[in-house]
Amino acid sequence: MQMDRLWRHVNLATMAETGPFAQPLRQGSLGVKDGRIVHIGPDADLPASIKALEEIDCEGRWMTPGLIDCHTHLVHGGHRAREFEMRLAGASYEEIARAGGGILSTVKATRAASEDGLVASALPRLDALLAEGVTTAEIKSGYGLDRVTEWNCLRAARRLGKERAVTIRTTYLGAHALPPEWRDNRAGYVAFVADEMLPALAEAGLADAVDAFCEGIAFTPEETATIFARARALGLPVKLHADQLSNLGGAALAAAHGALSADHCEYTDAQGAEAMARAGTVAVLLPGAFYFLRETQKPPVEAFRAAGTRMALATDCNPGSSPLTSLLLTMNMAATFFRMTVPECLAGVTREAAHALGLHHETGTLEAGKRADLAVWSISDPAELVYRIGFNPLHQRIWRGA
Ligand code: DI6
Ligand code: FE
Repeated sequence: MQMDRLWRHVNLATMAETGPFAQPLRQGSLGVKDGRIVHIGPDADLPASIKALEEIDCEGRWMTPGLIDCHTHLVHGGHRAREFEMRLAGASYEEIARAGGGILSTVKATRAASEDGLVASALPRLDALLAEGVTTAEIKSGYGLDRVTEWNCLRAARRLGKERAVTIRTTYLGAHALPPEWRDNRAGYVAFVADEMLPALAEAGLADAVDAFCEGIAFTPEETATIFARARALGLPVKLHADQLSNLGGAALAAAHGALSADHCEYTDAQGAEAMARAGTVAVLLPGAFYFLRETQKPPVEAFRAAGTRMALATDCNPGSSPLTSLLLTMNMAATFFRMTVPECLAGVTREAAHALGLHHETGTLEAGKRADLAVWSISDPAELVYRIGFNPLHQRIWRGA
């Protein structure tokens, strides 16, 4: 068979759940044709019939699937470094939010930005992710809240996927915060999101999924359910910011709507974990937000393990609670704070993150037929990717075979 590219003398952490190479394959080879993986096997048994236009000798390096950041708010105006200083002086995240700071200050900055400006300010953050081997990223709206700015943000996110060699999935997060102009009409805003924005965005094909922030400082489970029902009726998959600061039953609510994921999950209980496992809803854990807000309530990793809930990891890159653009550091935090194992961390930024985006048939593992989204690392043990802090051993990033 004639391939486009063949990587040889490479150790493959395939992250496959089943099959002959579910365990790492040392001294393997991986071949790619038309942007897809077409061959995986031990390098020593490489069939003589295999030919490639280009052969790459990896000299014993490790290859993983390209990393997937399945929860980001990469597109937004401004930053909140001042608010960070206020928190250092004693103010809490919730106090700042209730005083009109927090999310709403970023809403102001995002509304003041142009679509071009949003693309320009997000690009360096995206580049930081790519520099660590990311080949797929999810980007949420939710800092515009009005019609025009939400469209600008989602269009900016789509444009980022054209500016760089990366797969971008967009998520409409209209129910992120109650915008100031709707302060006295919560029901009106929820109806605007459900009845005006959702159908228009579905029609335009601008949102790949719909998210909501279900929390005391944000939207109630009932409001969330209204938005989810409409999204589902329009054929849009849903995700939820669930149980981050309190247990409102968000995980179970997400599961009841067949959500792709419930994210944060610090306060999720065992029933929530079980409901998620039954529904196939992934728990997306966000240790960057846990760290930055100095939370003490940890997500129920043991309960997720016991229930068989999938666990993914993401940066939650956002200006207020997680100004983080490193999935490598995210893995280290998940191991250090949440006691996740190295295989759980690696799966969390590859296979499980693909599940959280509904892309698991396309990417997230090294298996024949999947897209050739790959990362080659100058390491001698995959645990190094989780263990080191602030060190980037990426050697090569390949998106769709190139
Ligand atoms: N949960 C979070 O942690 C972020 N959004 C959300 O729904 C924080 C957003 C912000 O503070 O700007
Ligand atoms: Fe978030």
